[in-house]
Amino acid sequence: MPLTEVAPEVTEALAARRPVVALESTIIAHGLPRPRNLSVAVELEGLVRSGGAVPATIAVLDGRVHIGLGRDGLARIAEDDGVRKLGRRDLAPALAAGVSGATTVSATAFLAARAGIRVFATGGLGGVHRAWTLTQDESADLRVLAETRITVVCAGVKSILDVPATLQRLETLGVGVLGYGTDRFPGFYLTSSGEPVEWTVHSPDAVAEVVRARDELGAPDSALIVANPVSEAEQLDPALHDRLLGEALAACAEHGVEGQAVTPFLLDFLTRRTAGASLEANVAAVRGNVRLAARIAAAL
Ligand code: PSU
Ligand code: MN
Repeated sequence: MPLTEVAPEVTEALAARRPVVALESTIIAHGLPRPRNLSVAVELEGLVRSGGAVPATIAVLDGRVHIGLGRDGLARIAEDDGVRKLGRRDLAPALAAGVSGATTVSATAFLAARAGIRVFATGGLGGVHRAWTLTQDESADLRVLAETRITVVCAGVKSILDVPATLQRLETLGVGVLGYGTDRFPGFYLTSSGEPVEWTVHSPDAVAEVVRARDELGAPDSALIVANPVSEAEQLDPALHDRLLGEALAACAEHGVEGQAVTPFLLDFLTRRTAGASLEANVAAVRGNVRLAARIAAAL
């Protein structure tokens, strides 16, 4: 596949059936501020390695898909101004144009599964936006997760979204959701969104059992979401969160922010208005997800 470059260590690990964890790059390029984004990207790869798995951060560089970025690739995604945000539908135009871009959950899940990677870790998934009745803004992540066989470890969906509506969409789309050590769906920056989850698991082996059962059933190709909450000690203060979210949504509407820019705008607004506390909660959530993903990949 001349438009795809898989890092040698990822190829070797997959061939030897050793654990591999895919990581997305939009969170680096558009979800976290500089220069913290690069240090977090490097740290996340280190956490995957400490967990006994090989990290495969996915991005598009100069019109080629990279499955597994070296230090230079991570730095380009973190530091270059021209890095686009690529959902799955954007991949072909980006490759044809020879540009560079960071992959969202939708693009990363698609590319990872295509490369034979079975586990993917991120922060919070995209979903149904709160202004959906006006804008019809629903992340492409959901549709792709309905069509892609991969286990995704996340801290729920971003709390800037309409969480109950997103859970309804996941049910309609047939995407499985497991609460990891909890019967409440996590709230990204918050330990709990307050919404229930139907199924709770308590170990990486228990997740692997679910994956094996799905495979044996010959279930359709869809993702399994492992919803792993940030600890209460590391969450954003829920009262602060609720107060600022209204302001963030109002600012978004006031500035006429639309489309792909909405999610980065809201995350950045909260980072600035919480003096970095939301950023710390976001990073804590991603760290926890990456650690768990390595253990699940090993259990599989
Ligand atoms: N999780 C984070 N930070 C992020 C994202 C997720 O902690 O920046 C990104 C993911 O790449 C996700 C994207 O796929 O936000 C969703 O964007 P949109 O709502 O435009 O589909
Ligand atoms: Mn959108």
